[in-house]
Amino acid sequence: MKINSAEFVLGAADLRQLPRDGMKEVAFLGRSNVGKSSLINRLCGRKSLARASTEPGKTRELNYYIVNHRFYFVDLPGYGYARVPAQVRSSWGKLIEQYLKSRDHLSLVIQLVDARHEPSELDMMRVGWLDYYGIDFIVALTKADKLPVSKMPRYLQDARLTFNSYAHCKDVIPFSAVSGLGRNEVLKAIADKLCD
Ligand SMILES: Nc1nc2c(ncn2[C@@H]2O[C@H](COP(=O)(O)OP(=O)(O)OP(=O)(O)O)[C@@H](O)[C@H]2O)c(=O)[nH]1
Ligand SMILES: [Mg+2]
Repeated sequence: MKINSAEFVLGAADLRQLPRDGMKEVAFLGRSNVGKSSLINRLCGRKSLARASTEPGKTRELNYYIVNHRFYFVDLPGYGYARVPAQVRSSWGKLIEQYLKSRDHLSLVIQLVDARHEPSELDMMRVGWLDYYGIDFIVALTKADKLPVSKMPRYLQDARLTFNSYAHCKDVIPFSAVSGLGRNEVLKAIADKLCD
């Protein structure tokens, strides 16, 4: 699949603000700072479409991007950022769960997990939701460029063991927003689902 155009449409802090045009959606889910915005930018071949920053917790709304005038990318708020008050974190968690549970046109979720670390409890909880709500997902192992090449096969094998036990996990793909590793595989997984 080729991405020819991508534009920011809206940021929603409330599910009532989401588009109602029935276009399919691909959502990006992961802890704060894991690389969601950078992955979206890399997929779209744009440097600063989705705001990437060194300050975790920046993405606080569901940010909608229209791609090829045909479907949406949804950059979800990052979870697990400790410096945000517990009450606010909990309301973002609820917003994400409500979104996953109720969004009929959600075709695929890209769950991001840092390639260098074990998935956190929160990551596993989100993956549990995806499986429970019957949403197909792929796992992108982000910042793979920071992992020594020699360690990659072992890390990938461990991650596959962890995630492939979920019926709705369709693939586990090492990804780097720096080198572009995994970009074609992620785009292919998206195209396959959108053509379903
Ligand atoms: N080396 C390397 N750095 C990355 C990669 N992806 C993201 N980063 C860096 O990690 C930091 C966070 O990236 P973002 O894309 O803003 O992360 P996010 O998940 O959107 O964060 P929030 O919006 O705060 O939830 C930035 O400094 C990025 O430059 C990658 O593949 N490799
Ligand atoms: Mg972001």
